[in-house]
Amino acid sequence: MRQKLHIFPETAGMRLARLWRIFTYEPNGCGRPQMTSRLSKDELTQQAYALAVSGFTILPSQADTNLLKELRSCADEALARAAEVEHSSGKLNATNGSAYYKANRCLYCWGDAPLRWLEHENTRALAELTLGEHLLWDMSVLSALPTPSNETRATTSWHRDFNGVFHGAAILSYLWFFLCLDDVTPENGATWIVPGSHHLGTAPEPESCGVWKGDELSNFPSRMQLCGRAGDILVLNPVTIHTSGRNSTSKPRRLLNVGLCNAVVPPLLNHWAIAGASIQQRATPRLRSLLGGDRKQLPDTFNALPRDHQTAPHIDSESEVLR
Ligand SMILES: O=C(O)CCC(=O)C(=O)O
Repeated sequence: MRQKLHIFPETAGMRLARLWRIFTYEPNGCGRPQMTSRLSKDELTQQAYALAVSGFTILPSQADTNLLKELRSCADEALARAAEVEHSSGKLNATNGSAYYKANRCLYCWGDAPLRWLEHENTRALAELTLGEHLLWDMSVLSALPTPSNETRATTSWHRDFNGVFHGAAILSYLWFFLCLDDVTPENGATWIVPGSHHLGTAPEPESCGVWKGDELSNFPSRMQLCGRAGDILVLNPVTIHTSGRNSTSKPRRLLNVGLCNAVVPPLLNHWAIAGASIQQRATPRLRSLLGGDRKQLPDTFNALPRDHQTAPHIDSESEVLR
């Protein structure tokens, strides 16, 4: 005898949950993969393709619990120092933020764990495949803080980090590798992106409101949120339109960004000089090439480094001779 099939009509709640899943990307949602070791050549090619067509991809399970613990502790110290600097002198150099969004730069100065993280093999391999020869643009911590529901300036607002000639460029110039230090969810402010917006489009682009001015999510109907577990890397082409999300939980949402740039464009700072002698002396060839050598024309210090950190300021040999 045939069994009677019961088909339940979809309720409004079920429909909402289904639509929410469409706009919320979580890789491997049904069962977490093991900690990933080296990505194979085929896997790297698939990730590079995802980046090329969508402007983002996700590498699940890249950092283990112990490393995450160490990185969180370094990130929190760096954020505490940033708060101190803001309190005393008002602003971090080359860094914007708001009452509910805080950051600090040059994270490689904050301990061994960030230095080890700079050598992460899958980051190197994907960067080599997509950017080719590359440098560290900056290594930063990005913290979306719990925000009251009536606050309008809750997020970075929609933006591209690089525009103009970079928008739609065939050659990739920048790539952000956001390591999730916490589980990143729609509730705690997962980054919103507009997939594919790094391509040069023909349709009129909605006006963005400008950074820290409040954002209108509905301006971009194809937006989606990059969700991940602590230890995943969210890889973003920063030419893609994106904004941090609103954190409506009671804990900060922290990302550790290894921002890389193509070697033909300048990094944000002279990282080699900022790293100072103690890091320079033990730098591996990979770290040495990422930190980019002494770039005289770039700032050789930063105003929210660890208190006892010694940089190696650039010495102009000609002016030394004249003295
Ligand atoms: O913190 C985020 O979710 C976004 C970060 C961001 O907008 C950026 O680094 O340009």
